[in-house]
Amino acid sequence: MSEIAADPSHPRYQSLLMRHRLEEAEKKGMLAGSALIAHGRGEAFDYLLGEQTIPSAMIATQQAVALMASANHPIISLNGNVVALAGKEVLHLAHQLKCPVEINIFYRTPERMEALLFHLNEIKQQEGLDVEIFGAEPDARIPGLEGPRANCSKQGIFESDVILVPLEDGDRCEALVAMGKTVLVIDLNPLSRTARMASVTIVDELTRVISNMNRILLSDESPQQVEKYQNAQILQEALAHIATFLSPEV
Ligand code: PTJ
Repeated sequence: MSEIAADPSHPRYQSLLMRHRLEEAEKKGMLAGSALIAHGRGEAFDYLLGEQTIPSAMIATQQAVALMASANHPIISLNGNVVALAGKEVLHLAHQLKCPVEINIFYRTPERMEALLFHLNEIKQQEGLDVEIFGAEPDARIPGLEGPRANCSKQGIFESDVILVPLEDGDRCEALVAMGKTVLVIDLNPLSRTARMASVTIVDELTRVISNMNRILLSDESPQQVEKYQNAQILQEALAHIATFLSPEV
């Protein structure tokens, strides 16, 4: 790690650490060619949010945790960026929720699948976590999608009722909603098709969300659904926050 990225007192420490994690994952063959572009877009939106968890994102996070905790077949879908940025923390989340994860990547190649599975199994072993990892042998397809990105596991994503899909693409989000699933997404861009299609949209940075979720589950109180939750209002509040950021009072 570069000297700056290793120094937690550096003002850009978190951002540098995330970039470092992506660089390392790239060397291990885990990432899609466009992974860094996707991350850059996320960084730009995070800047507009003030690199913080805004109140509406916290409400969406609480709703998502409550829905996962009360689901019959919850699952967390993982792609290259998510494994690179928060592989360990996501496996802890799955362990706490007692739910499986599935590697379900947009740009699917056998080499990437192998690298991602190897990385996650290594973390699972090191951390002593009890989490089932699907994705190695897809045996079902998400209806309405073409090509390898439709592949999934019958016992995993296909049969899930509530699915957490951080950094999902719009098509797949739409296809999962069309299957009747409750789809929970994490996306820093409140204008993306994914953000607008999902049942619950957490407009916040992935690693902050996962650590908030783990914290909620570690607290003594059992997660409760938010009364009269309205996802459109959550998106509106994120946009309003950005608008305030763009026109600060001087
Ligand atoms: O590993 P694969 O093959 O499944 O590919 C993964 C990527 C992310 C490359 C692929 O899904 C992709 O191209 O995604 P998009 O369509 O660029 O969308 C990524 C969305 O995630 C954008 O709206 C970004 O703003 C958002 N985003 C990026 N980084 C973060 C993020 N949201 C939250 N936290 C982040 N760290």
